[in-house]
Amino acid sequence: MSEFVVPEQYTRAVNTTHTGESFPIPDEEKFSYGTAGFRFRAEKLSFLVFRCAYVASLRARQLNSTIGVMITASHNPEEDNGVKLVDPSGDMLNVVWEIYATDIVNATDANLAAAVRSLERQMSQIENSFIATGNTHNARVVCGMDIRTSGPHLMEAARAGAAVFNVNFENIGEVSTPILHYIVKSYNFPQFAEPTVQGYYKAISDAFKELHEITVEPEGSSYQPKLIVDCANGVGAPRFRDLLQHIPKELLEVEFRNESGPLNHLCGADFVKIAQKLPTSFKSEDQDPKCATFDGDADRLIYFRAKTGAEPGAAELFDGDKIACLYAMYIKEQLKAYHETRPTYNIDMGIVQTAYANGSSTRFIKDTLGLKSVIVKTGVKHLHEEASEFDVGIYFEANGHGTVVFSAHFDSIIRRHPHENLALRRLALFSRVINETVGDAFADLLAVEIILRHYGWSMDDWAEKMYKDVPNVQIKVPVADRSIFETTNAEQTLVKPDGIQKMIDQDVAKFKNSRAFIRPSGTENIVRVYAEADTVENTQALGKSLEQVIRNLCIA
Ligand code: 16G
Ligand code: ZN
Repeated sequence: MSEFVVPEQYTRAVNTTHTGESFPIPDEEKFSYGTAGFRFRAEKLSFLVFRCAYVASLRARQLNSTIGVMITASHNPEEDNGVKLVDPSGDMLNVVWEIYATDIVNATDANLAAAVRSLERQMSQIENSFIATGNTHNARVVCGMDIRTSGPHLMEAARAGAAVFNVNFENIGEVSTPILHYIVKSYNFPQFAEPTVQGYYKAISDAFKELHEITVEPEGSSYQPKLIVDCANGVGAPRFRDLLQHIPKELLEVEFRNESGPLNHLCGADFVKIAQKLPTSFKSEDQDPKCATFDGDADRLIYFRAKTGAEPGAAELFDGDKIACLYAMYIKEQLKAYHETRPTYNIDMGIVQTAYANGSSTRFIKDTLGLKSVIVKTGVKHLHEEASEFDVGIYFEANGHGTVVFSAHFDSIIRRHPHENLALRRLALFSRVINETVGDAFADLLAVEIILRHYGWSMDDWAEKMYKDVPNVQIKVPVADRSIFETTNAEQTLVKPDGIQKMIDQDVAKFKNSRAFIRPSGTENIVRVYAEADTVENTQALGKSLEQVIRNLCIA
């Protein structure tokens, strides 16, 4: 085994930032993988990205395949950055490897070589491991970044980390997180698409154009192929512009806003969702008919428009729940048509949400669509895993992150025989517009547009023909130590601190049609309060009183 050598600027003791300054990391400071990878102030990350890329290269050698490294802090401010790893299937990193990555990242400089040797030894003892056979020539680390100023420096740290044991390294530049996921999958499954950014554009836009061709607007349609997109001043702006080069304007015309200001500042999907406000540069009086917003790395999508009869700047949201219901309606209709012609092969479908799903959406799924919604813990990996239990698994977080996953059974019946009837063709093409590896703002937007066109819907129609959100509020409460909060029941019940759930239940019982929960954030040192009730005033009152429960507890 060769020596594990760390260039000085990537040691904890030196840790050089993108401005060339040294920002040493004390041995006591601990880092955890979190809901979606490591995410911190950018100056803490050079050593961390170096080590993560080494872990990625080890995983790539173990499986003799391509692993992804994405340098992004999603909807966080510009000063932050982060890193997440992508498995060969294009999905999130295997959880056991999250633990390996955390151990390696938290080793002191003095212990690092020993920690690396021990992990390498463990891998070489695994039966069928390519490391054991020495056959690792397909091992590759593909790395992408969003548009933060710290990105290029961290990219070099990743290159150096992958170089330790000479694993192929490819810098694919500034991409959205979903593009990176898609390329990783394409490397490992070449039949999927060409493993390049252009390959991604081509695959998604070709499927969109083909599906568009067989999607006929009904008579009296109010659909408009036009919208305004808030790009959160993130990587979504340049990359979505590139993707749209492949789609004629008559099919979809997009006006871009928030392309080059401060990243995620007063704009983007997270801001719009939590504040329920229009992003900066959108005004109520513009009367914009249809708008959508991405987050900083374009893995979230929310539609919105100015809210009428509310204070200026208020936004009406068509969030992840509304998008999930739209997909479910369309797919259910196609599956019904398919089952009428071929009743023998059953294709099942399910919807996965989190506790943040608006109560009205869950009722709509159950009562109107006659489907079941499974509620799981926050974080895409939990939703993705549960959705994979179905032939067609739709999952969405209310915050706009979601996609659809399709089983091997779906693949063999639908994707391989798309020409038998129209419903089959639609399903097959829809499954190719969608980026099944992860929530993808671009692919999701194209899928939404196809369905609105199919039904001939305007935003008014979408608002009226599904369900009306119950008033809801989200409040962030900063706390010194969020680890004292422990939840169960898909994060809807607090089991620790003792007695707190009883106080929540008492508050909830004071309001009509109410529902609420408190959970510690997995990404920030805060506790989140979520509340629903019959009116806006009651919702706010409930939210405030729950906020007070936490404040009292943390002061006491
Ligand atoms: C991350 C997760 C998102 C989740 C959010 C919750 C991924 C790719 N992203 O952004 O799914 O909703 O964290 O944050 O998994 P919280 O734990 O702070 O509420
Ligand atoms: Zn994101």
